[in-house]
Amino acid sequence: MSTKKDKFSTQDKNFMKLALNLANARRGLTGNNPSVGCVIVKNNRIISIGQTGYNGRPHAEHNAILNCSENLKDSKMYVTLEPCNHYGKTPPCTKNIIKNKIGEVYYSMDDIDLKVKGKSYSILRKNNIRVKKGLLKKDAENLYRSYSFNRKKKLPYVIGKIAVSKNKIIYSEISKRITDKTSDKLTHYLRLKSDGIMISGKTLNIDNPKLNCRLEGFKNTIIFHNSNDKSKIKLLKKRGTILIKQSTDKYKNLDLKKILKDLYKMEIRNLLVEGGDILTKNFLQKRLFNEFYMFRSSKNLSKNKKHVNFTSFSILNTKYNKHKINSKLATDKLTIYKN
Ligand code: AOF
Ligand code: ZN
Repeated sequence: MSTKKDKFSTQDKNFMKLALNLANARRGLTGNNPSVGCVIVKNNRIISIGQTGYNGRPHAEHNAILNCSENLKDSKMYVTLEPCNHYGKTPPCTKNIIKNKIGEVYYSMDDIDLKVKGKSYSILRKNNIRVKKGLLKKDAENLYRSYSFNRKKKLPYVIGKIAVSKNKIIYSEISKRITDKTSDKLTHYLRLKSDGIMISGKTLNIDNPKLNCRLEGFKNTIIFHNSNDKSKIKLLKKRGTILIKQSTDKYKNLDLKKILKDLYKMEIRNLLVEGGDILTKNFLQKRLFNEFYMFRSSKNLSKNKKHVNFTSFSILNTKYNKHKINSKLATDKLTIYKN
């Protein structure tokens, strides 16, 4: 039921919820384009749905229109983001909407992209299409948090992840497994929703991790380095590795912000950092994680042989204490810290 305060009906909200779910399902899989969901309704019946294509195109509205086998005249479109109105890699969605005589358009949020922002409203209105915006806006803002961050900062949205044993170590030469299967599934999900995974050279040499996520992708290896070892560089290049040389600071650390800027230019929008202790600490100290996932196992790992301690607890407790969410995952505990 609509109230005076709220210009949207429960039905409107339900259709938009579906559109948001469609967008969320493909979040992280649409390359440099935001993931959008679209639902088309006629006489209170859903006649088509659409999502942004993998890697970003076609757009959700285009897919929903294309998927529809009924006449779209006087239908209502629910779309999570303001439809585009520009010729980019695809023609304007507003044009498609007008051409198909869609009667009403509801969208949740203005597009932050300046090519698009705020213009579609008047274009559609001029063509006698009723437009309402702001439906479930808070949910859309949440969904597009990483997209907005990308566009504003020209940086990837960065999620950090670490697995720590009960006795606070992240690596033991004797027993390598730390967390249980449920946590590993969530890690696979985080990988799936990322365009790239960052590890340190140290982790690469010690663990040689698979970093798989049961899905195709992650084919390119990029190494940021400060090495002059010509034969090693030649060998890596021969294997197809992309090598980017950068200067280091007095502690021999590479400039992480510069690396992130470079990765953004290489179309990385969502980055997962599965660092060891040092890389994680550097990210935390510079506040470069948008979110940080800490999985704590309930078992101790052996400290008898070579092992690595996690040394960022005090940083987390002082700098990240305000926004954290605790949950239980089978026998593990998960804390998500938000910046
Ligand atoms: C939409 N529907 O599903 C998405 C939109 O280069 P193009 O033509 O693909 O346009 C890219 C811009 O379109 C992108 O920057 C963002 O503003 C918007 N994304 N728009 O109407 C969609 N993904
Ligand atoms: Zn579009």
